[in-house]
Amino acid sequence: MSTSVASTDRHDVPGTCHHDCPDSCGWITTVEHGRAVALRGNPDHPYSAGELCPKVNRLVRRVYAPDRILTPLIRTGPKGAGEFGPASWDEALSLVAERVGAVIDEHGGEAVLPWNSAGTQGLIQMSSLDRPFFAALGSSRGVGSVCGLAARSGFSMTYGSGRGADPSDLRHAELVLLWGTNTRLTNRHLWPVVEDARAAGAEIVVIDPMRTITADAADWFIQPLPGTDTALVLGMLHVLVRDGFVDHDYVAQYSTGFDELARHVATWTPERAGAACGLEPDTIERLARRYGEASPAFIRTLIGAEHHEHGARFFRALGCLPVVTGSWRHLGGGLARSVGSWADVAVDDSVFDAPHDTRTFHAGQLGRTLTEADPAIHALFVWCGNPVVSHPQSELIRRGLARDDLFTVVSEQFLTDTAAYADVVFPATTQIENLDVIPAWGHLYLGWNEPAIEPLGEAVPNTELWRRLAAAMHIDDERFTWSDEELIGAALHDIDVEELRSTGFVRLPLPDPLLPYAEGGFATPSARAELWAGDLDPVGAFVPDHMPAIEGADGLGHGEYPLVLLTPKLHVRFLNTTYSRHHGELESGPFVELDAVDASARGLGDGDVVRVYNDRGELHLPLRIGDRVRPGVAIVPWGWWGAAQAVNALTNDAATDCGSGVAYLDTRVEVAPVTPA
Ligand SMILES: Nc1nc2c(c(=O)[nH]1)N[C@H]1C(S)=C(S)[C@@H](COP(=O)(O)OP(=O)(O)OC[C@H]3O[C@@H](n4cnc5c(=O)[nH]c(N)nc54)[C@H](O)[C@@H]3O)O[C@H]1N2
Ligand SMILES: Nc1nc2c(c(=O)[nH]1)N[C@H]1C(S)=C(S)[C@@H](COP(=O)(O)OP(=O)(O)OC[C@H]3O[C@@H](n4cnc5c(=O)[nH]c(N)nc54)[C@H](O)[C@@H]3O)O[C@H]1N2
Ligand code: SF4
Ligand SMILES: [Mo]
Repeated sequence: MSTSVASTDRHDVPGTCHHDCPDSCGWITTVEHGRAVALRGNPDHPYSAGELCPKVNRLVRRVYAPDRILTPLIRTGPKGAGEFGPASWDEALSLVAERVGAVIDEHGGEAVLPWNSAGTQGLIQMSSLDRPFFAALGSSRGVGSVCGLAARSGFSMTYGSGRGADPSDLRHAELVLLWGTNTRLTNRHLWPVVEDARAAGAEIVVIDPMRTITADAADWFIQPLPGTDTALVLGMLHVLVRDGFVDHDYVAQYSTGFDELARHVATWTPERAGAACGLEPDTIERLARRYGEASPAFIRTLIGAEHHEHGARFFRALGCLPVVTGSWRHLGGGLARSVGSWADVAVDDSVFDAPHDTRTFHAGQLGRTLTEADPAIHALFVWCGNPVVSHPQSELIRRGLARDDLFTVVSEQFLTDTAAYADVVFPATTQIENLDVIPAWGHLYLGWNEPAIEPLGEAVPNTELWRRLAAAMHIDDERFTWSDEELIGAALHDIDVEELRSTGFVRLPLPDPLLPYAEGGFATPSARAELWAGDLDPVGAFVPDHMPAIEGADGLGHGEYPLVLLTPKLHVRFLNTTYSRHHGELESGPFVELDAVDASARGLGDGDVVRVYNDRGELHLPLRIGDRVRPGVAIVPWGWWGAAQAVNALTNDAATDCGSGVAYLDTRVEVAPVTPA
């Protein structure tokens, strides 16, 4: 296998998928005369085993799509109109240096805001040299995220860190709970492992307020109302304690607070829990007994259940289950979420940090930040994200971006709905054009990504963008002189980089198998799992005084907006908003789905174009009457951009109970006929 970039013959180059997806598949790009002609899964990759997905199978077309941005662009029309003229790098860099310099002179560094998401989750292209760059400007800082932080902080309250089991170890389980995760869609390379477990006799249970394709493939589907799972966990704990499923030895050695927890859950009978989450008490009894009896039982979760106002507390409570039953003792027991934090054993990205102690804003609340920050933000840099489509309160984000007194710089591959608001757009490379290392969050292999082709046009990797911007703004830091290889080398430790580069992947230096808490060793100060402790807000955690989806959430009147709106990833061919412009015709387009009871109560028929609305906005969408949600719950899938209306116009941007994360699934709407004009 050759790894050279410039070659005229046909050769294969190993790489790793960069998308914000747990699978981080290994791939091989075939290059002919300098042009990528095929991309297929690397059959040697231990996790993805030669398969990619319906999104990335079309990646090469996206790389060469005629609408790729290949030069810097300077805005010529009104903000948002997407009218730009091509510019040279020198012109664009000078304009940014002049305008951002003027903002800093007039308003100070904190009038500048960097904003990124995980368009690539690569070690150096997602975030590295941006840190010394923005630190030198003294910019404000974005903290928080719409993805993963609420789950992590909830687990950390119980375990002291977000670390859990290797998801692939569920193959050893006798019972698998897929809790708030749509494995077959969002984590597809784990599904064969689930099927292996089932073939060996395991029962597969899905717990989700929506009937997903994963629920359809389960042995047992449990459908609580959205945002009520903490009550379900408390009801399960009640049964486990009452019926003697507690591993008292494990609990005594490795946890604190069991007695207080047991006293508390004594009041959470299956009847009380069932009333809160809309389930029969028998369902909770049976689920808890199955969980207590199975040896071992494995919980797999990702981020689906975190987008509620009590999202972190749910994960904090969920973490108690495998401690109470001692399921952490066994291979195939315990609980898996993102395994991203295990990458710390080989990756130290703090080498890119720079002292930067300025005001912070929640990155999940960009609309509020751009419209309410005081003093205001006057210069914004966006890379690796499309917040006008992907982030809640998207109309507020548009309003912020449309401000005349805001100068916006976007680095992108395509003219997204967000890039359309930029003053200057810089052209970004795709994964087959840049070097990177990918720390995965769904398995324990680190991936290497060798560039397969030269960058198209004048596109540059993000690292090179920061180098050029630093030079244009006269910012000195030794790290701007480092090559991409040197940046990677500085951040990796305890791993054979040559082996990683030649094979394309290497397992993190961790015990195999990984049994993280078989003998305690939690990362809390006491080294014990904290089932109940004063500094963990246990009352808030275990007495959800209101179930957000049912009452009190979203700050919108429940009489006026009686439906809970779920806005899930239903799209097989999109990765968040990526690919929707190019593969959108292959998906059906946005729609709203209701249960027949809710549709007929409103006089609505299948196929009618209806209004879906709340105080934040209004969409007109075709109605589907279906059986995926219960009465009281509506679905509008998301991800389309361009001409399509974005459902995040309606969603709630309140932070979750850990201060980070966003409760975008605690959104209330009404659905009604379109009234003739
Ligand atoms: N095809 C495809 N794959 C993807 C993505 C994509 O866009 N397309 N996106 C990637 C990204 S960025 C991420 S973070 C992962 C996310 O992976 P997942 O967490 O698996 O995906 P989500 O669809 O966000 O949420 C999973 C499920 O949580 C359910 N849910 C919502 N509220 C609740 C609740 O209160 N309780 C319970 N029990 N369940 C609830 C939803 O109905 C949904 O079916 O997927 C990744 N993979
Ligand atoms: N309603 C609703 N909203 C959601 C979700 C949901 O389930 N429902 N899911 C949420 C989740 S889990 C997430 S993670 C977010 C994702 O939100 P975003 O990260 O904003 O969504 P993406 O579509 O992944 O946008 C990534 C962009 O980065 C660009 N990009 C890719 N690689 C590079 C690169 O190397 N350099 C540069 N400069 N740009 C690059 C791509 O072209 C793409 O436009 O959305 C969230 N929003
Ligand atoms: S998007 Fe996910 S499933 Fe598809 S190739 Fe990338 S890592 Fe694999
Ligand atoms: Mo995500």
